[in-house]
Amino acid sequence: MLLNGFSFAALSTLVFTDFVNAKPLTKRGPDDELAATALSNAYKVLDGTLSDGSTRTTCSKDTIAVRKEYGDLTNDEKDDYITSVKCLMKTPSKLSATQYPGAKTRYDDFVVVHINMTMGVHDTASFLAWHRWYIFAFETALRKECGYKGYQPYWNWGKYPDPTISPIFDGSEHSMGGNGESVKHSGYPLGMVGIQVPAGNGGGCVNTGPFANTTVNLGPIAPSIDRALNVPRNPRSDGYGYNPRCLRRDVNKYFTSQYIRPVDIAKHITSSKDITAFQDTLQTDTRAAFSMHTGGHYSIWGDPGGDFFVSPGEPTFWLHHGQVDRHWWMWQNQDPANRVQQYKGGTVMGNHNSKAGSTSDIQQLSVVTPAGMTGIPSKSILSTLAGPFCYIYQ
Ligand SMILES: *[C@@H]1O[C@H](CO)[C@@H](O)[C@H](O)[C@H]1NC(C)=O
Ligand SMILES: *[C@@H]1O[C@H](CO)[C@@H](O)[C@H](O)[C@H]1NC(C)=O
Ligand SMILES: [Cu+2]
Repeated sequence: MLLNGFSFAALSTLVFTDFVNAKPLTKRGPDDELAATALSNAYKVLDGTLSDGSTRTTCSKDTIAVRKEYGDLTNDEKDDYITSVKCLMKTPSKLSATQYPGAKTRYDDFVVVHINMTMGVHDTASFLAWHRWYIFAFETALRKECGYKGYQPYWNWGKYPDPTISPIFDGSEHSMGGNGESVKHSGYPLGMVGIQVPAGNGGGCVNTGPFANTTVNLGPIAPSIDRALNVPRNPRSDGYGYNPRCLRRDVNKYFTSQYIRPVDIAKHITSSKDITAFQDTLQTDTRAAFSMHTGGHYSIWGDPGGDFFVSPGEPTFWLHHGQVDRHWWMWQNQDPANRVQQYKGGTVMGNHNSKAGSTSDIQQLSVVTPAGMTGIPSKSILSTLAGPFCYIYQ
């Protein structure tokens, strides 16, 4: 039985979902049903009728932050987000100009921290937790240093079969800037399997929407667009030198049309039985399919969006990784009692036999650590309802 494409199995959560979303239930996919289940379970954890294994904190229904999909924000909310990201791009850096000459702004401080930690926070036990902590730090900086009133929005990959015409990338005044200018360029072998991906219709500088003419200062370190486009090299081999250049994008539908569709998102959640399977398949490309983490990054592509180290320099990085975090949250909250505390894997990228990650490992954010929150261990950042966090995804 179908109701506006909304399947019978999800009817049990209908009343609850309706209350939370307060919007028409149209065009729902299998991933939306999983999100509704996750939300319902998160509320049970808050009620105390279900445990996610965390020590209870002050987080409650009255204090909970609600993170929303970018397209679901009002124009005023989008503008508030855009203004505060641009504010961070104007606020002076707190890093040493000798050690990190390319770090000119607080926004750049986030990029430096990611570059510095790349090898320890991808393909490791900490991948999901560290990025959760990192995004929270960004959200906190927007709120505390730039007066942002909202919370970190996310980009639901499955919602836009063609991201170039999505509210995120359509280049309108409430978007995160348009695609790069259309320039002739070739594709590039991408992902860890090096599959040749065709070039999109952008490739040039972003010159429409609020992020038109954005200057990128750090990197590149691992550039991934056609070399003929001549992205200037960084003056330092570590990528921390000052290298001002335009923000480039090659937003494309190659990935959204085949690897990160609603059906792929749902299947990945329902077929991953434990955190090892979940995080490995989330990040590992195979000949048959690009992973979701890769797919989101290279749907934006460009410079520095397609650079494994410098990608946070692309202002929509936070929307993509917001969705990665939401994806984990959805998986965790299908079964909070058994899944929220799962933490497994090594500590060095590319080496699953490296020293095992432990929930007592302290997660570092250096100069972008939220005030008063130094020394947070992994175990405190596994639940979005405990430790420093108190948020849900709607
Ligand atoms: C870079 O990493 C080192 C070692 O992990 C750490 O001590 C340092 O604080 C980090 N610096 C920044 C700016 O992230
Ligand atoms: C961006 O730069 C181009 C060329 O330098 C200029 O023509 C255009 O007006 C600028 N756009 C904005 C929004 O500043
Ligand atoms: Cu990362």
